[in-house]
Amino acid sequence: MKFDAIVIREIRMPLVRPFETSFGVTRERRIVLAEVQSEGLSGWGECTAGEHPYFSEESTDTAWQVLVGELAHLLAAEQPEHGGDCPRIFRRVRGNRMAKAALENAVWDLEAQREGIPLAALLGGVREIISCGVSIGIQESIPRLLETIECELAAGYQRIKLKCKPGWDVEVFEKFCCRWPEIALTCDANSSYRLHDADHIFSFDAFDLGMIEQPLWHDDFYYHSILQKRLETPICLDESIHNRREALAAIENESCRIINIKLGRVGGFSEAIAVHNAAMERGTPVWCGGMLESGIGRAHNIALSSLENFSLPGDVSASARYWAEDIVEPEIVVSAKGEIAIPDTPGRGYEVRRDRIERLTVRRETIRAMALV
Ligand code: OSB
Ligand code: MG
Repeated sequence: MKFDAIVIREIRMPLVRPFETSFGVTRERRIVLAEVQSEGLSGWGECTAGEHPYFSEESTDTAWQVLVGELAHLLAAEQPEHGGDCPRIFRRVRGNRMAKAALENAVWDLEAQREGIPLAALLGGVREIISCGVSIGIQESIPRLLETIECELAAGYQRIKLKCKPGWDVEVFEKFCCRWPEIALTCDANSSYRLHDADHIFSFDAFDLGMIEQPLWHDDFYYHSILQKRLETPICLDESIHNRREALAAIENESCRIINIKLGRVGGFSEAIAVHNAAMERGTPVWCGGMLESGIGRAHNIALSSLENFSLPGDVSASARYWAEDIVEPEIVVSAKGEIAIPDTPGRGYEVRRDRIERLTVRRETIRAMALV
């Protein structure tokens, strides 16, 4: 494809309510967007790096540096035909997967538009509708949490995931199970437990949770496998899995029985599909995680979730849970049954609101292909 320009920008978007995990509170997102312009079309990608390097080593600022200083130039020099060519083009840059994903996903988005097919179809998706869950952050009190859950259930979401940490776990699960015994519940520890908490974690088995996500270290397989062998509740790995090889290692060692796939964490659509396929071949279900994305990243999560083995509800939910005004049109909405319909229009299926993006932009760099070849 002939690229006319690659635009990297940072936008700032305040969340409608703060989101608290075991590693901190997020009030405003600083999101890096990548736009690949070609013959009147624009492919867009979102970098899911956090404001601080707390979830992974990347942050908004490291991703900016790598995108503007390295990746955009590598891409401009090659002008590939397919999103799937990007991993090879970016290979000499180690790691920095969230930065890579922003550009790679923009190329897939552009490719789908050029082909005139939905992004989900280009990825090999088979679902027309996806099931949605919500991830609920740590709240200031249990009554406040129960109110929040009540609202999300009234909106139709199919499963509730509660962020947990030592001191915010069994008491919370107990309250939930008492009040909503029929509703699917999972939890996400974001690495907040250690091996000496093992007996405490075994007590979670009483609550019939769908899974416990990333209980131990962010970079561990071995101790998760020791834990999983004695735990009835399935472990789901998030932070630990960066590629297909790690997914295979985790499955073969029984470090987990479920995998959360995040586009940014694995470096883009190519690797996300590879992880999905490897898990499917071994009978391990996957679901699509979220990173407090704007509508662009959210649209990409929706397309990814159309693949066959995304058999559990994802953390893919409505724009309005995060933003007063999203940057796509229509905004992402979830039906009363807790579902999102996969768009059937070319590309990502949600138009970018360029006027809003311009207003939110705090810095921008344009890399012009011709100047570089
Ligand atoms: O671990 O899944 C996670 C948000 C930021 C960083 C890590 C995680 C999350 C979420 C939010 O759980 C999911 C969402 O609603 O986007
Ligand atoms: Mg997680």
